[in-house]
Amino acid sequence: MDKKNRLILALDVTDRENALRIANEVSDYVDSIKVGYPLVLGEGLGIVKELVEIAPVIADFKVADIPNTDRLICEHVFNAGAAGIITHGFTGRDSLDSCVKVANDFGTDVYVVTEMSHPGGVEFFRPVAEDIAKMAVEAGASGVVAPATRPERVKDIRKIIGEELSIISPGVGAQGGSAADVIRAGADWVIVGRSIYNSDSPAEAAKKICDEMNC
Ligand code: 3DU
Repeated sequence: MDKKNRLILALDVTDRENALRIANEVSDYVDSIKVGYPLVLGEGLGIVKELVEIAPVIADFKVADIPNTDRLICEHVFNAGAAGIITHGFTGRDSLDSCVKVANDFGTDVYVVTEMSHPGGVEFFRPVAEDIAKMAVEAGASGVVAPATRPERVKDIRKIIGEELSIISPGVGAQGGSAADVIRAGADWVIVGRSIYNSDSPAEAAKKICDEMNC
């Protein structure tokens, strides 16, 4: 992913018309568009094929299954044109290896969730976040997902993964995190949804976040 704007749009609207309108409006300000269950369950995987005409797409399916099922999910997602996929890591090394292998075959990226950004994200993830980050490095993932709501954790995770892997960071705006703070803590990109797509002017909202990060 080109690091131009440091901003990834989380496009969690559920219908095609709004999705394409918002994606087009913000395309100058985002390096990638993240789609997940809300939009794909609403419109089908075909929406990915349309969005990749506007910006590279990361599929946030938080893949968390046995290696064979993970492989099948990744193949569908990359055949639809996605440039990256978000997976969980708690399912273990063999499951993650399966995703990385498919991504390598397609020349695409795997991002592994280390610790989630919502309050409940500390309950089970906190004790294993560092181990998951280490595994992401060992498995050859492209990057990890770490919480913008806790910049200090982004710092901790950056120390573990070094400079080669990317950190993409959700939790800015609606969840309370600051884009500038989490970039300073070591994130490469922020992921922002509601603060942009619920705004009367998604483009202005996206530009404002870019300006905060000096990009
Ligand atoms: O809170 P927002 O509306 O800016 O959206 C954040 C997006 O990032 C949303 O798609 C959510 O599913 C995703 N995400 C997290 O918020 C937290 C995580 O730890 C991982 C993904």
